[in-house]
Amino acid sequence: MTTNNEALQQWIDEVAAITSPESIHWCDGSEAEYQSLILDMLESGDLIKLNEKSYPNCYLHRSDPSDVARVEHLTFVCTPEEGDAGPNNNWMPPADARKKMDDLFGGCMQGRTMYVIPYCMGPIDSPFSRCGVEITDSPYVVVNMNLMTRMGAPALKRIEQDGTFVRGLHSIGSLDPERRFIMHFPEELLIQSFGSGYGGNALLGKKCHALRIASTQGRQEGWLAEHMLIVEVENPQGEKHYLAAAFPSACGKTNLAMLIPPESHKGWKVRTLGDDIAWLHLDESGQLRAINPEAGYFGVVPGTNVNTNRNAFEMIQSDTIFTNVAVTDENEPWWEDKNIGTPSVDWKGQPYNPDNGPAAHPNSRFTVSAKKNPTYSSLADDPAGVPISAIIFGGRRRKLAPLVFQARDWNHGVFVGAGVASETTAAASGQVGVVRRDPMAMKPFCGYNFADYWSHWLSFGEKSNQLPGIFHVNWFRRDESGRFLWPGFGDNLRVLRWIIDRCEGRAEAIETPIGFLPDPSDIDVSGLDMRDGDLEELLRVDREAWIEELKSIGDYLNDFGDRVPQQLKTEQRKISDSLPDNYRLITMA
Ligand code: GTP
Ligand code: SPV
Ligand code: MN
Repeated sequence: MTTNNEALQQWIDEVAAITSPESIHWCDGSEAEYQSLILDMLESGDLIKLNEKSYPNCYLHRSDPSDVARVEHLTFVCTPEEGDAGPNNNWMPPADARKKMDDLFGGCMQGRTMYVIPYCMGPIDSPFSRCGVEITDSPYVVVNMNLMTRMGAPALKRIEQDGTFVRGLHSIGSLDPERRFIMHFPEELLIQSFGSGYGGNALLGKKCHALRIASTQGRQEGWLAEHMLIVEVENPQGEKHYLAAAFPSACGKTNLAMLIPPESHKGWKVRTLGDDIAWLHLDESGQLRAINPEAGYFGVVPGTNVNTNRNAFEMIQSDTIFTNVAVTDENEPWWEDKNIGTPSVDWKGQPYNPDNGPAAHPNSRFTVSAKKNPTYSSLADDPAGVPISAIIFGGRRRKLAPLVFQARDWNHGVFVGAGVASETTAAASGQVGVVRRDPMAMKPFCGYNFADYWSHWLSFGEKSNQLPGIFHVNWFRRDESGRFLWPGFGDNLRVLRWIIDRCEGRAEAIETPIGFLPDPSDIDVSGLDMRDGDLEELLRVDREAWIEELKSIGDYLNDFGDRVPQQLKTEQRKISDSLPDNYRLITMA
């Protein structure tokens, strides 16, 4: 393969001159190429073949133990003005960052193959899709990109037609955490990542391109790039709704996108459009539509079993790359809460010993093509995307946030999104279980100043009068003993039903200062054995605690200074002022 796109050819030549690879391999995205790279990696030890009978075409990759998650402290947005990156990002002047990275990349591919991966985020023929080229020295990245994106010859053709693409340069370097950086240059549509071979740090189409760079493009061009799943819910009468939900990393997007209706919900169908990223745009009629830029899943493995997510469990039974799971004596992959088999070798390759911690890394992941999902919706390939009925924000919070509430209107919904908080998870390096603000689940992924991002969100309210309803959910409330109050997983459909009914104007709600809540009788709990009082507790608004929460959100917004849109401050004041008021019952919306 070669290209007639001069900018692309020139960049490849430049990169080769700096990194000095032994050879250059243009990726065509074919099955033959995939299998041949797998063979190379089996030989080099980068991959281990898993049990061929029970897990056909499945492989295990063990990353460096220092390189198992996203590294937010080493991720930078390099805009000319520091204020444009905002307090939500680490910032470095572009020239300094380029110099630092050129030094690291110097000669780093000596003796190695340099892979050139043209890829398309979104259906090849969609006007909303955007292309990129990743250059990497990691064959593991190539096979993951093969599963996660539409890559190879068709993408290159589109790049040559469009004439524009995002450049992503990646090298695993020596995997030294002291020499690890993930740099973004939004003005130049450029990403440079060095020193990590793990997921979002290395598969540059995903978070680096489809969220950080795309969010800045979306702001300029009038659309949104969001950390959202897209799911279709069909009721027994055949009525379909599409929901987009933003939850922070490892907070339930993959699970909700692949939801299996509970026994009591015969005739309901749920189909997956996407599990991690959504690009949202208004069509001519003012309807918000979404495409999933990805073509595969990079999902959390631990906790996946026949009860929590049978679809995912079956999907990863073949044609899957596992990263950092344990293995059994039968050479099958193993992880915590798999509920089948016993681990003999842990994720680091050591004999399993419970004293050393979990057998599988808590952020171990599967990579698999979306087509393998038993509930895959072919609408994921529709160039026009799907119409969104509701936007759902959520977080992982033991306390405070009720099971579900609805924002009064768009501006309030943007405020609810901006105020999202969640306990940190193993998806990012650092402490786990600490509540932090994670607006719209985009804290690690927004490529520009959050204050400007909220203004961009608010601007949609002026462009359309038929925007989706905005909701907030929390599947993770617990009682004093640590027990989850809500069964979660498939039973989350019960909450989605209320959300859809609200959008259709056929469900009642109680108006409270924080938004509209269902009465406990509005949530169908048939077939559930919940303890008395649990649902009431899940739907209670603790006024004292919310007064504190509103103060804390106000302080957080103030951290962003004068750029924070006035509308958000108004929402904050309105809610704070009305928290001491009494509830009113309203009927319908
Ligand atoms: P990223 O891929 O990191 O963006 O995460 P994600 O939001 O797709 O998270 P995922 O669906 O993989 O969920 C991760 C963890 O949350 C797993 O341990 C799940 O078992 C757990 N989880 C998901 N849904 C629920 C739920 O409804 N209730 C409870 N209690 N746990 C859940
Ligand atoms: C996340 O952390 O939100 C992920 C995994 O989806 S990674 O792509 O590695 O960021
Ligand atoms: Mn994610």
